[in-house]
Amino acid sequence: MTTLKPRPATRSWAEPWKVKMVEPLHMLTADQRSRAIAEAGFNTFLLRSDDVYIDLLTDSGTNAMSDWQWAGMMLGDEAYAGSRNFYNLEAAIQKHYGYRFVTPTHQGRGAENILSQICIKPGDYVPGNMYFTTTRHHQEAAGGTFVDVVVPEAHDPRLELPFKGNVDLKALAALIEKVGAKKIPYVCVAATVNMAGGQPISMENMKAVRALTKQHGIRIFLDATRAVENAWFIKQREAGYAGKTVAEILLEFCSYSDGCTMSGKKDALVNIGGWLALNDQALYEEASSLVVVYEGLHTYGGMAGRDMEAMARGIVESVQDDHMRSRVGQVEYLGEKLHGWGVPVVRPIGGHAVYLDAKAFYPHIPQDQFPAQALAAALYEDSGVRAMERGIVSAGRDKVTGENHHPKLELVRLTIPRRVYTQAHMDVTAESVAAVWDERKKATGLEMVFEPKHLRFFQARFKRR
Ligand code: PLI
Repeated sequence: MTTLKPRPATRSWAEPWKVKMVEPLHMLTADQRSRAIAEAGFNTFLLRSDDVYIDLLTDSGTNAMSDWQWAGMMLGDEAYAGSRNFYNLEAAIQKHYGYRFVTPTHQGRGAENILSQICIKPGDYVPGNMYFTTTRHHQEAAGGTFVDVVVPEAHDPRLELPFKGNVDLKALAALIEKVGAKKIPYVCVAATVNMAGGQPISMENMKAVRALTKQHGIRIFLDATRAVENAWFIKQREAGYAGKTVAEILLEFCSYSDGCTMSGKKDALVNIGGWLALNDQALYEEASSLVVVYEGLHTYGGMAGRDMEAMARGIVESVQDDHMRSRVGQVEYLGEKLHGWGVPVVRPIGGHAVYLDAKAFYPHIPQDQFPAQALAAALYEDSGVRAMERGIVSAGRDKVTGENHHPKLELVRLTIPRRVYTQAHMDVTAESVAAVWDERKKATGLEMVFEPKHLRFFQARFKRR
């Protein structure tokens, strides 16, 4: 008689959904890929998506929607004013994020523009837990100066700490002391911190930021783009939250802020859309009168009715614990696999992406020769996997001196779209990264041959040195 092998005590988990529709993928030949990346000026933003095999450029707007969201798309009320889908969206945001007043925007940067214009005066300072490209751009365009107050640990890719997105309270207090509270219109708190590797901020830290700013009458606006993923990390890592739901944690987290900007294209499981939410009525009235200038009427803000419905439903799905377990679990699967093979990745693995440490990959390429840009191009050439540079190119130039910023983190982001790729795609990606790692000593740097005026990483072009 054959005996059965012992079975594991705990069972594997799987995605809380099954696939109903598929989109074919194609892989170009090695020669075609080499030509495509050269024609794209070694910038993965300039590749055609038809030339990409596995697209890990971004998790922004690349989500797969559920059947319930698609059904909602058929219920779009495309009225110019007062669409029923706006009220559904408003109710979902009020219920799950807890803010009082809401206006949709075409995407996150639309909300950033409005918030910056109504709050920031020339000469102001805007502290934040690390910069984000579009956020800082709008703060600077409104005359403000961004001041990085993230904890110093965030700049070290190897440190294994649970909340590397925290605000450095001493640095924030020192800034308030130095420039005075009147020059700080608000603190911009991002959850999670994209440029630090998708690292979360703890509830304890958020409460402490609230306590400090309250003493000085300074507002806090949240960049809530990935706040649901942040809530999942709080549940996993922070004492006292294991028994709470993601939805409960999100609501508590947002309660320590005065409003938020939001790119719905990430957590909220849609392909387009965003919002600005505020608790202060007078500020909301200012915002909604500017929304009509840049976005559209305050009840659609650049969004179609059907898209608002999809986002309202996406919010409801995004705060389910099962969804978050699977979403962040997939990112961890890829990251831990690479880490286990000795490939240098930002630790711990973040919520939406695995970040390759390009400085450790290519220590022989100086930062001014764009090692992360070169690494993203090499990965595409190897397998058609598209990633994104998050280093010196993304960091741009100092607005006063015009000099390049030299961020400590020189990273390539493998960003995982939500509900799109399978475990096998993660395996293929990991194998390609490993192949590029094996060839690392042969890599050379790049030279920038075209630099656009704003947010250069999107459209800059390079050649091989
Ligand atoms: O791409 P938008 O305009 O919907 O959102 C801008 C934006 C604001 N904050 C944060 C933290 C982001 O990550 C963000 C957009 N991120 C992109 C496009 C990304 O690829 O990460």
